[in-house]
Amino acid sequence: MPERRDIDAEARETIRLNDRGNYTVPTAGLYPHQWNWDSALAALGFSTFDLDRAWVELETLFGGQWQNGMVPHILFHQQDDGYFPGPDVWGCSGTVPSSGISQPPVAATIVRQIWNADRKFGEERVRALFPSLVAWHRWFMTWRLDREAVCVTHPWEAGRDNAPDWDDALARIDPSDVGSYQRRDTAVVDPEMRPRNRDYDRYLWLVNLGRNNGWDEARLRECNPFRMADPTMTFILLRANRDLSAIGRDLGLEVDQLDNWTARLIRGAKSLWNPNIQSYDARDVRSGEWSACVSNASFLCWYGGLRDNRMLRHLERIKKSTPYWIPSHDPESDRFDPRRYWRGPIWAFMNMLIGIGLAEASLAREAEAIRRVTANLVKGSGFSEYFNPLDGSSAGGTDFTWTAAAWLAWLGKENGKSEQWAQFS
Ligand code: 9WN
Repeated sequence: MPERRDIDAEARETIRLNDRGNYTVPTAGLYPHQWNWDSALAALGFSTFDLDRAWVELETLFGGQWQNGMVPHILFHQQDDGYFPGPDVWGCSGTVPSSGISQPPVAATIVRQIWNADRKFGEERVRALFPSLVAWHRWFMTWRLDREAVCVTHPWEAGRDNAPDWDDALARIDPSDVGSYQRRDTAVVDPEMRPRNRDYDRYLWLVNLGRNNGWDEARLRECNPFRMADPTMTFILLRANRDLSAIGRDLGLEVDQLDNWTARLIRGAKSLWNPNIQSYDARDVRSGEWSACVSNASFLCWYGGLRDNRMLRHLERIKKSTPYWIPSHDPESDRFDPRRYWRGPIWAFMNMLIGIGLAEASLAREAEAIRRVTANLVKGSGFSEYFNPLDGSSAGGTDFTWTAAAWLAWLGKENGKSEQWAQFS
């Protein structure tokens, strides 16, 4: 008789494989450092089998927090020439060598989940992290709002690097003075699955701009041509801020300011509704134009706490047009590319966030359908970085931490167990 696969054990093994002691890499080789939202998801994965290690992951992440409250999108704990651009290109001066931009702040939501797993065990740890989380949220509220929606200043900051959402804004940048550089990613992954060189030129141009301005937010707010109000950031910060307020209340702390931020972020989230395409969308702050993109981030509205069923129409439409879902970009758009990173492929952890939101919005049937389709992708193609929505094949890097974490925390739970997150909100 064939041996029964224990996917939970495989997922734990994958996370252990990427464990570097006090932080976890997204996957060895392609991403040899600590990435912000990957790390928070790693902590969520750890929390299902090693609670202490889960807290350590977050403590290491916040160990790299800047004085102004920003938590960098990459912490370079050690030298590794396998990734470009490294710390010398970023030119940052924090206590831990780092990038100069942030990433979607899923951490507070995950801290709340981990604390709930064992309140007594986590009490001291959560108390110690709370002020750092508030400082990070304050940084977003101070520097990154447009009509109360949260802006990104680099495509890497949104975590959806080459999404078509940014095409028009990037096209306005002339990167001819960017100089020569050597990409490392395309040596590890099929270039057809990665951003194009013309995107990389602009990513690097924006890094040079930040470095030349000393990563000074006030200066960059004036001179950075790339400033996009982003559904990923907005829905995720909105959710995280509510969770942070709930943590504070339970700790007996003052949360009025957090609640005030939540109210503002709700207005910001609503401002991302593009009536022309009847969807949540990214908005270019510099030009005032919409991106006109239905992305997987558009479906984070429920995760953000909006009870808005207008997005269900897109969900049903997209489910009919690809065998696997939810693709990162609308399959009916001419910019859809099923293999190229954030221009089409499915990201399992994004599906988890969307599914959690659906479950909390009492859309249990839709939540369970997403859980099942994503779990089948993982069963068939492993803990891949992303998946082709047309044939379900594996794409990008393999043995991915956040895909394994999403399996342990949500995807691998049979019908009904995902309710745990619903009660949690
Ligand atoms: C740049 C690590 C990161 C994720 C991002 C994803 C990708 C990096 C890259 O990998 O971005 O930050 O070099 O491609 O887009 O969301 O955090 O997994």
